[in-house]
Amino acid sequence: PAPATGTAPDAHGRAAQVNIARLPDGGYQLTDLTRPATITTYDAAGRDYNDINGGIPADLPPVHSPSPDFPPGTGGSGATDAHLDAALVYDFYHDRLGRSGLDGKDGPINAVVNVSDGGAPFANAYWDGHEMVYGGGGPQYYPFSVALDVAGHEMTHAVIEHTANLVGFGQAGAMNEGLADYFGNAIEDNARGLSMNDPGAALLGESLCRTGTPEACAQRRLDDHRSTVDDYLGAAPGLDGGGQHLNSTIFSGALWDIRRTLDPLTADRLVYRALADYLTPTDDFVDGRNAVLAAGRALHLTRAQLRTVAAAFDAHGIRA
Ligand code: ASN
Ligand code: ZN
Repeated sequence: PAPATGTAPDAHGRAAQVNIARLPDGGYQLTDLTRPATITTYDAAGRDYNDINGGIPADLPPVHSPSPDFPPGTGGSGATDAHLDAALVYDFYHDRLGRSGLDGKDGPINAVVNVSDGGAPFANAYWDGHEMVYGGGGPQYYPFSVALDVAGHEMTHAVIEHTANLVGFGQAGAMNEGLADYFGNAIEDNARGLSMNDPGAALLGESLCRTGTPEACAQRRLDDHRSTVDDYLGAAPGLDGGGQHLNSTIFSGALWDIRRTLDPLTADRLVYRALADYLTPTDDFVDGRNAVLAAGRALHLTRAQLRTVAAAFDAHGIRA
């Protein structure tokens, strides 16, 4: 295949420029060959998400088109958005943080859009250990790839798996989710030019609702200053990984405060350094605090900046 450019409608019907590949048979597919990692997007066309887990099924080809101008259905499935999102997430990690792709080795990056839950609408997305899997949304939600912060969240799970490898349970699981939310929002805000004061800056998934306000639609918000360890919910084991999504804002809230009080670039480098070099799989919140402070010393933050970082964790009840 050879690199080419074309157009494809996104989920809102807007024409977008896309990086694609020209195939030997003269057709085109949604494969972006312009970056060190190859990015390919697949359309499950409503297949059950259980058909996808653990690798792209052999009978599922990449999204293809006879012409470089992809047909309208490409947008409705969420494929165009997923394809654009993956490139933006790649660029954030590469250009801002010096990372070579999700696995650190520029391995292929694949996404499957438009999965269902046994034929019913699937309003979620996840990283399955091999690829991003996006639900088609439904009557209330757009396809989940519409939200760049959601794409950033899921792709950050891949980065975490290849770095700290935090387990999906308890406080380590809450940090795993909190880091995915932190970078998901950071990636969206950076790519879209949103300031930290923008109403959507700290909201995760606020752009997914077909109806309803961004606040009502958002799955989580990182600027909820009431979220401290006093709010820790001891969810039943087996349910939501011991509360990993419920408790994530305790940790991500501290990280988001750091991003607001330092500056976004310094904070992103700091949090990434903690993730890549200091956090380990079964760490708890206090280990997480210590990892971020150790990263700050390694990055030569000033004493005043380190005090700001410590104060953010203090404010969320994560004390040394
Ligand atoms: N969107 C969720 C996540 O990535 C899906 C899940 O695992 N419950 O955390
Ligand atoms: Zn997650």
